[in-house]
Amino acid sequence: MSQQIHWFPGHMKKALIEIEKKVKLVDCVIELLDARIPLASQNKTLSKVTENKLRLIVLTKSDLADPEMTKRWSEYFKEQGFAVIFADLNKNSDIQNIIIKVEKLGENKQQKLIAKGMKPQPIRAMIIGIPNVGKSTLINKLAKRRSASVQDKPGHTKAQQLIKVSNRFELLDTPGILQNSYEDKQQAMLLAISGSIKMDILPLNDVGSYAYDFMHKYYFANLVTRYPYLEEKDTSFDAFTKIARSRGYLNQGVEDTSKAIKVFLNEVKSGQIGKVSFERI
Ligand SMILES: Nc1nc2c(ncn2[C@@H]2O[C@H](COP(=O)(O)OP(=O)(O)OP(=O)(O)O)[C@@H](O)[C@H]2O)c(=O)[nH]1
Ligand SMILES: [Mg+2]
Repeated sequence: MSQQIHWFPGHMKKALIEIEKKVKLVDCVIELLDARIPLASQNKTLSKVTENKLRLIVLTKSDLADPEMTKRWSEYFKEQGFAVIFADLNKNSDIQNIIIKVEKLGENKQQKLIAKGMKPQPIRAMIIGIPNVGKSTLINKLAKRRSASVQDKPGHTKAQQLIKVSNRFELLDTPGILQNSYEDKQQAMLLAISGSIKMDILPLNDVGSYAYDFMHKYYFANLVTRYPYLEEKDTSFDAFTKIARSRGYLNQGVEDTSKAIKVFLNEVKSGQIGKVSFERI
């Protein structure tokens, strides 16, 4: 468990420079965090380079997360002074709530302009987040609200694509993406379980038993609902053997536990074993 996983290849450095440039064009960043792992899915470098901007934290995939934990995480970020909202990005009412929140963050800018006798300008925002957290989904939903929405506006260095979400809210159409560099294996594990990094970066057995042990500790009732033959005393190895047997994953008559682990992790990730948060507060 002491082995460190550092991964910051050249294209990541390029991405960071690109983001630093883009951040200069906006008033506000919409930082997407996975509601199931709000800390592990936060890229510290991204947060740092955008720290001087207005910020809305969106806890995405809240439909897959433990509602009680999501509520507590929202409080946690609020206490730190951030505007925060949780959302199922596939739900229109949640998209509408995000728009309202961003417009609210822009009110100050508009008041200032009006006070100076100038025309109020829309708040300009950009979306940031690690891979798979929902950036494209959110951009597409925000863009879809207006068909004639995409326009070219001159930016500092080149024309930036801006999506007009409303008269008070414009969105940069390309998100800032940075893969995390993993300080510890646990963080990498959580990102693998939730789908932000490829499973095969880590030993399958480790990810499988981590996920199982966690579910066993905090969501045992969910496990039994999905796999009624599981017992309290089952270790992860017992469990994966039983799952393989029950589903008929056999390799020359022997239980194929690797297959069972993959299927199990997939079911965890997609919410088939219930609403689960892998970071608790
Ligand atoms: N259940 C659920 N799924 C979501 C939500 N938001 C996004 N997804 C799904 O998560 C997956 C990744 O979403 P994307 O929008 O492609 O994520 P992204 O941040 O653009 O990912 P990259 O382009 O790889 O950086 C897709 O399968 C989405 O349908 C959500 O709120 N709830
Ligand atoms: Mg994307």
